[in-house]
Amino acid sequence: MFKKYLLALSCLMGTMFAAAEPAPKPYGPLPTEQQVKWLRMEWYAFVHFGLNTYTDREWGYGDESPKLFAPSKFNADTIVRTFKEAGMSGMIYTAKHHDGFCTWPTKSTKHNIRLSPWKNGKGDVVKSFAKACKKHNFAFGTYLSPWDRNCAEYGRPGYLKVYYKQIEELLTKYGPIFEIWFDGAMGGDGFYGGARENRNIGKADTYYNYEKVVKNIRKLQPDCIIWGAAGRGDVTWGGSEKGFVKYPLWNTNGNKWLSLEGDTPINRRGWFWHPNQGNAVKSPEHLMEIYLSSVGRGANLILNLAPNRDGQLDPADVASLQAFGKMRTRLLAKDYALNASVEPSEVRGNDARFAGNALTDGDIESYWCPEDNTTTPTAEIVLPKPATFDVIRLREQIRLGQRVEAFRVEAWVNDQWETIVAPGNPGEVESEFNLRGGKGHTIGNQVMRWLEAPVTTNKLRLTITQAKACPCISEFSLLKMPSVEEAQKVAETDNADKPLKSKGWSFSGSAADSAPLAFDGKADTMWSTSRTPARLVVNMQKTAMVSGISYLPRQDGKTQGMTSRYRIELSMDGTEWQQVAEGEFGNLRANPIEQYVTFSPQKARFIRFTSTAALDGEGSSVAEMQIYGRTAKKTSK
Ligand code: FUL
Repeated sequence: MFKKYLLALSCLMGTMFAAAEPAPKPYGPLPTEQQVKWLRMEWYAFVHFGLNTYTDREWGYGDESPKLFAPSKFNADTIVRTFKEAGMSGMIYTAKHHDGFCTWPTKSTKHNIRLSPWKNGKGDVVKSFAKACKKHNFAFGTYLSPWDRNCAEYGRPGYLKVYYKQIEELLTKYGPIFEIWFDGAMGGDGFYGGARENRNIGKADTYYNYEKVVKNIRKLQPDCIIWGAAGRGDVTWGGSEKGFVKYPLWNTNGNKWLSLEGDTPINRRGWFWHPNQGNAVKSPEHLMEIYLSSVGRGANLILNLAPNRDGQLDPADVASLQAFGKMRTRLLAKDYALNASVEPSEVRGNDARFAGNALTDGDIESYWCPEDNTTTPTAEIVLPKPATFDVIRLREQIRLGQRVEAFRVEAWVNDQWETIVAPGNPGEVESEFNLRGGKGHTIGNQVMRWLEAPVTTNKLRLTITQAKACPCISEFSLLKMPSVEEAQKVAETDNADKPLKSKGWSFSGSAADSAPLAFDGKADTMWSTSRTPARLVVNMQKTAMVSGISYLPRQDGKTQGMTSRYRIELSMDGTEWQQVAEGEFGNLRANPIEQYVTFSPQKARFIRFTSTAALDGEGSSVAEMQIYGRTAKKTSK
């Protein structure tokens, strides 16, 4: 009997182990975890704001008076909120441009904001932005021009001490910096402490000693993405200041993973604000072209909005940003291929982990993969019902390296397969904004192909026609491009995610018995624990695309136990968790109103809310909480 039991057990374990097919070996250069995270940020703001704002110049000479800097209505919070509401993921501020004026009270040079009338010389623009970003759970980065037309020592060894000090200050005094920009512009004429001459630094890599700079940054802020630094960083220039990058796009440079960033100002007049620039703003439709030609080709986009002399964003820039933001949100809101059934030509080791439905499960990490020696597999995708779409998005699992060189997409129309994305031929390059009807070359983090015209079908076929190693495709999406007017209308009728109904949910974690009180619709009852940190774990019983939460602090006039810092994690199985947000609920004592936290929508069944700090005492509480999102449709296959 016992022997029989052992036999059965070993058979079971045998099949279990046989099913665990190993993942494919990584191919070529791999991104760091920081580069993966960075690529998922997609787009963020650039903010050029300094003395040039007041002189109507793009490049200051270095002799401008700090007294010019007087932004009487500057409010970092409003600016950051504008960016966030448009759907951006962060911002990078020009802490110092080529004119050498430091907009924070640096110890490295006298040419800084202490000499400005703004806040009687007590202001710090870097700090204001860093604080506002922190408050809004928004990434913050800085641009620090290596070229300094003010410094007397520029071009000599003496400047390096100054510059290194500036890097150190920015990376140690303002919290996490997600990206630091080392502009490539270098040398030339300038004020240079009064010398007013031309200075040539020779090779930037040698003069600035970027090897040392990069090493130092890795020490100070290991998660900071480094832009430029003579190719020693993590990201490099997209190649034009119009925002597009060339396609096909390889994130590889020799044996190193190097991603691209498309950069452009929203206003045609330049990077800094200029008088009467309102009529030079790029249209929302053009911003969409820029987005598809950067993010849609596998890079990130940094879009500049420049504050004016009052310190406020130009209303025309904001209007265009908002309209484009709505278009983008609308474009990405509905994936017609989500939960479609997938019939692939081959699945690696027949293991469910690599099955075709990874393409349409809305999970960016799972991927479909054939056997090692198959580089040109196909997958048929059947939608639950016919859909009309005109943008196709594909993603590779880049943690295993970039592999795909060309792909084809066909649609079943009029009883036959019609090619809607033709595979690209080697040597063909898309540059500028030649957008619609583009071919299928590289995929990488993501590629979006905008079709010549919308297609209606319920059946598609993806064929990888060329790859350097077995392809690992994580997502296949079908999207529909809205017009500016449609996007606007939808935004007005509030297409935002709705609170999910809490009926049938179960709870665990700290003081789980009282957890239902946070979801009972009554502000006068609450989840309350005796300790902090405390965890509130919600099992929604079914999967939803979760995009945020709301939190109402206790409303009985007391502050004790009000959750003031939080962490939010999501999970599909209640075991493996992914953090999606972390931050502070500020000002609760004076104003205990409902708080909202939003993040990019993700599939989840479990939500874990951790109160990491609470006011006045040991316990934590939540009077009411709502989870925002959409319930996923039934999974078919
Ligand atoms: C360039 C600079 O010279 C421009 O002024 C601007 O800052 C742009 C982002 O980078 O290289």
